Amino acid sequence: MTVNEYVTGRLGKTIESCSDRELYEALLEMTQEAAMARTSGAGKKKLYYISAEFLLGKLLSNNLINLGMYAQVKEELAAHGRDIACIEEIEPEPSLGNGGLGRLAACFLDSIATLGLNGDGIGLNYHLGLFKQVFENHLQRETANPWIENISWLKRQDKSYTVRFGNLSVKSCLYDMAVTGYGGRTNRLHLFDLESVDEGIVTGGISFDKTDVERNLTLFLYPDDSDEAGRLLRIFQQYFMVSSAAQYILEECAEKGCNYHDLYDYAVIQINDTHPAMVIPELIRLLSERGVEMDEAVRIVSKTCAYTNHTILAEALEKWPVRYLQKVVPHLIPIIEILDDKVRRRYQDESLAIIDRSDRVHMAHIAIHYGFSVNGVAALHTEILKGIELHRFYQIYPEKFNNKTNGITFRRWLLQCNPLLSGWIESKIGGDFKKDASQLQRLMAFAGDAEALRELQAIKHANRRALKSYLERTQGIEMDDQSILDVQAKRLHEYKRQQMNALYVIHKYLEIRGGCLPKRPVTVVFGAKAAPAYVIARDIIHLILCLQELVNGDPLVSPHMKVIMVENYNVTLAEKLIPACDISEQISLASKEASGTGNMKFMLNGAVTLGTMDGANMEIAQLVGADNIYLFGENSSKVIEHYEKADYRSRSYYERSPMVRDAVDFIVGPEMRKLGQRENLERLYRELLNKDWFMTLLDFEEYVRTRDRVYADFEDRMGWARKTLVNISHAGFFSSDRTVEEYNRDIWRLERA
Ligand code: 26V
Repeated sequence: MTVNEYVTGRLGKTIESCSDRELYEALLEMTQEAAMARTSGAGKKKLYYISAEFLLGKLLSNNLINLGMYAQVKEELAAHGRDIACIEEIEPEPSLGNGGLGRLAACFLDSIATLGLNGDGIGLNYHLGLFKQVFENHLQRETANPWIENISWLKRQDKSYTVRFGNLSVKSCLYDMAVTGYGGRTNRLHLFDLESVDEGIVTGGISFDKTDVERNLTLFLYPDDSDEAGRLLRIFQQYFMVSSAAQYILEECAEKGCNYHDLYDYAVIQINDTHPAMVIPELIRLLSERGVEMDEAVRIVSKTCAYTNHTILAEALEKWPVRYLQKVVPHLIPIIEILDDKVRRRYQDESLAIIDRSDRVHMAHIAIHYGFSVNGVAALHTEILKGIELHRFYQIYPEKFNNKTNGITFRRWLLQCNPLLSGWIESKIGGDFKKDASQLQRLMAFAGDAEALRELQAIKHANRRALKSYLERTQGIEMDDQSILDVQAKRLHEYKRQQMNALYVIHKYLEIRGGCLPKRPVTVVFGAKAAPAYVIARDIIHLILCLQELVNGDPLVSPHMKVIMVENYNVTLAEKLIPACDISEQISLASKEASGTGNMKFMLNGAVTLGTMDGANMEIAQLVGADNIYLFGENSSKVIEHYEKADYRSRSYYERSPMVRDAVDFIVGPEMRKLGQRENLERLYRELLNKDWFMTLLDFEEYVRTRDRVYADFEDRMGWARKTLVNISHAGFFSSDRTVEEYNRDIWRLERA
């Protein structure tokens, strides 16, 4: 059916007479019907990917591409004088995720469906998702981010479950979204919700009564957990998610003939970080309720569940006080005690316990003891897990540990977000790379082809122009499309060291003021949200916003350097920023960034990485070779040694180096004082001097030297274009199709439909 036939049938109008919104809604429904109509073989065994986050991004174009309808629809609209880009903009972005972990889950859903695997996602339907970020007085303010409209991708299902908490019982209801594979099958994302949730209880930004569970349960992703009520709410959410999931899974498997003793022949459950780890005791509880004897239930569940670790940061490895669980899910406590007891009997090792001496339940430990697989998300990360963080577990369960280096879906991160580049690639090597990313290597044949390299540069330039007009139109930001675009876009966290990038900006500012001018202007772009309760992260945003005003407003400096901090960085913005970027900042403290996936997206779109020896940067370096990536900084072994010896003193780096001192002092100097809040700036300054837990000053000087070298090399335009090409050519390894194939080969073992 054509779009015109569809809107005529539905609205009695022609394309010309429809508003953009009417066209959007019609296209959504048309696409949804096409997606649901694709038959998907049921298969005996099914993967359930449970995750607190699915950072999907807009779905219309993605679904049209995956269903093979995009070109046709675009042309038909154009023939009627309509631009598909204007219609895409109507769609609100579902804000069901925070960062890499949620975006990874979304990429995986795409690849699972593309590869024809029988696997669904399970999560929560947060009405307001992650907050929307606005800047005011150089500070981040959070506002609610409603994204569910009357006509949306969510389809209410005829299923509901009772979820019992300590003090109340609630009814969970189910919404499904179609997950389209690229020429593959249609799977589903199941999002559980609570009918009594009430958006009306939100006041002034994102405040609400955290104790009013019946009305707040599925309002926000990551409610502020700086107080006890917030932490309890997190547990309410997690249990609501996994209890609904477990009931759904058991019901579906039973319908297919499962007798519960053979559950692992019907289901494999991937636990995405520790947030869904309570699914293990919950499944054991439900199996016992259904007549399975306890030891047997433990054995069955252990053969069904697999765990992915996404971080070694202690604060992100959840440990819930027994007292909290007692309040929220008292009926899980006896089961968790049995699980702890089994471990204690078998190993007599406190470090392996589920319930520690301070009465805290280690969620990761549950998942490791009572799951059959533990994976890290990049080679280095998995090695650190095996050798250090989870070393004792590795000693007792070596066979459980495996690496699955992350990946990204090329449908969204190349075909959709960079049509110019993907068209160019197709003109050089044909279209096979769309299904088989390893084909990109064939582009290396053009590494010495000056004409091809110039075309590549022209594409980058066109994408920069597109970004410039997008930022002007949507954020009122002026961008210089002739400058180098140097981008750091990711969650704000001290370990990612946006503060180090900001210190570089200060350093350059001082140099330019001192008369040392760069050869070519540069635009330093930041995109980042800070967790609402993360004080220092908010201070770093404050610093960057003050620098933006200072630098851009200085007539001496701004012709040479500009700073842009985009507001409300999200998937939609990433899709505009990444294709335009020249330099990809991946500067985490070595050992701390488990993998990173932004690094892969930038590389695929022809940016060159300036990064530390961390996460997947290491694998990028191996693929492209030392000439095509800029690595700097202390390596992970050295960093880990600093932590072990507790011998890092930021102050000594400050005292030793005038360059470090000038940059750090500037934070509380007169220029910044005029623009910023004293309290925020001084707190950040003190943090850097007295603590600097993520060792910013350790790597600062080498960072400055390396970044200056990057800018110098950029002047060899052909040499740079070649680096760009080498990066694109070697990005195939980072297709999430490869990652998912490996998960399936080693962990899920699903048959192909
Ligand atoms: C999340 C949060 C959220 C609230 C504020 C504090 C905080 C601290 C750490 C985290 C990390 C949660 C786990 C996570 O998102 N890990 C990311 O997973 C990506 C996909 O595997 C990976 O590429 C990133 O390196 C890793 O940080």
